[in-house]
Amino acid sequence: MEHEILPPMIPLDFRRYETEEGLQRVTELSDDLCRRRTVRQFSSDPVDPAIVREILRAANSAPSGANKQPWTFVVVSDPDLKRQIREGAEEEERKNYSGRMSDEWLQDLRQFRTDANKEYLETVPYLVVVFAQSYGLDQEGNREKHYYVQESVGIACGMLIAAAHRSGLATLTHTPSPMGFLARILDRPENERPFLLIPLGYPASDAEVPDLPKKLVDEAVTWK
Ligand code: IYR
Repeated sequence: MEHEILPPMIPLDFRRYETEEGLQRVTELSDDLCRRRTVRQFSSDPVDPAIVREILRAANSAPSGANKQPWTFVVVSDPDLKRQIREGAEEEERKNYSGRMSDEWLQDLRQFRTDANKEYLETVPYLVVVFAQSYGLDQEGNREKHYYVQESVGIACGMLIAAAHRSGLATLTHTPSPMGFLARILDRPENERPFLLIPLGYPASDAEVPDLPKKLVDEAVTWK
């Protein structure tokens, strides 16, 4: 390529810690993340939008294929949109619970006491709807390639729920599939596919979660 202009290389901004301090720092983070639970009962207490923005700043910093950042976070607080999203989700979930999910699937879900009623979608102050951009699309309609879209958006969502937890907010990773209704209600462009619906708020004061075992780290890890 002639006259190719590349961004300059700059020194890495990185903090390296002594082993002891590094271990202490990661243990604090792990202890905190291990306390995270998916919540299905939310308070209507308001959340400062500055906290939401900081959470999304963390998510938006995620690594992505060729740094294309193939995501859009739609932050919904409008009551009418939340109602429409609840109605759309409940319509799909009714079909899921009454026929689309297999008996094995329904049995696997019994411990969560879930059903097609998704009242929390209206109670919670914010719904963050994450869209994956299958390809890039600029104002003039020009397309650009995106790479490893599912992996990239999945990583960003992991960072989002970790940041939300650290801020003291609860999340639910909800996939009311099929999720096409979200693109319609939120009027998204053709290059965006709904990826995850994340209610974001404080838990209800009487929120409960199932007492579930998680596998031990040593069951999940093989060292070679
Ligand atoms: N989407 C449904 C069912 C559901 C599916 C899985 I996999 C879960 O881990 C939990 C629920 C619902 O939200 O009720």
